[in-house]
Amino acid sequence: MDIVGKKFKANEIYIPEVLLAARAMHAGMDVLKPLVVKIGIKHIGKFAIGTVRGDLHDIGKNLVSIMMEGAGFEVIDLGVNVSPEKFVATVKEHSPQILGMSALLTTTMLLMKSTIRALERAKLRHSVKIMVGGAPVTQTYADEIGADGYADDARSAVEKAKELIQARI
Ligand code: B12
Repeated sequence: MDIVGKKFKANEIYIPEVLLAARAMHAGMDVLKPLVVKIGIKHIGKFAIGTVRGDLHDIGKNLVSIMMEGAGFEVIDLGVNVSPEKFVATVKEHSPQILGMSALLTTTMLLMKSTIRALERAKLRHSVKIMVGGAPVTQTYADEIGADGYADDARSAVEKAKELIQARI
């Protein structure tokens, strides 16, 4: 997936090939997971991700999830149409080091801000790093709403997540 990510970024392969590779990786992971658990390989961190409320686009989110899993993160995928309350409850229950939010609509990206405010109200904002992404999201928007990280593709998302984890240590 690392090589696939590089080729995707360089426009050498496209979404169908990435999804095919991802499906193959998932099949491989199903075989390897029990063995990995048995020999006790440690995850590098916990990453929760969801597409924000009102938004049903999940292709990009799924790519990010898969690449994170491939990079050694334990991934909690909340699916699509995730409310700020659900993001807050997930942080409370699972204490991920990083929370990722995806949005593909200019109308739903506003929910990222609402979620960050909800985490602040729940006094959980400082317990988790927040990453945002999706086609309409930019670094400027991420800064504006107080997110900790932004990436414009799945491979850069992994790099950013590793950086944020390092910064916490
Ligand atoms: C596929 C698609 C759909 C599919 C979604 C299927 C699915 N299961 O996801 C369907 C048909 C359901 C759909 C529906 C709609 N869609 Co649509 N859709 C698209 C389309 C063609 C591709 C999106 C996509 O999957 N891109 C590929 C992925 C890989 O890219 P990505 O999501 O950007 O993700 C990458 C990065 O952004 C980043 N990333 C993504 N998430 C995250 C999260 C984090 C934390 C990080 C760090 C990084 C990151 O990494 C990813 C991988 O590299 C886009 C057009 C486009 N070219 O973007 C329109 C588009 C997003 N849709 C659009 C619209 C308007 C709609 C509808 C409202 C249409 C309608 N009238 O019903 C509905 C909304 C439904 C809803 N409530 O969500 C508009 C949005 C316009 C806007 N400015 O808001 C677009 C831009 C099309 C257009 N040009 O008008 N859509």
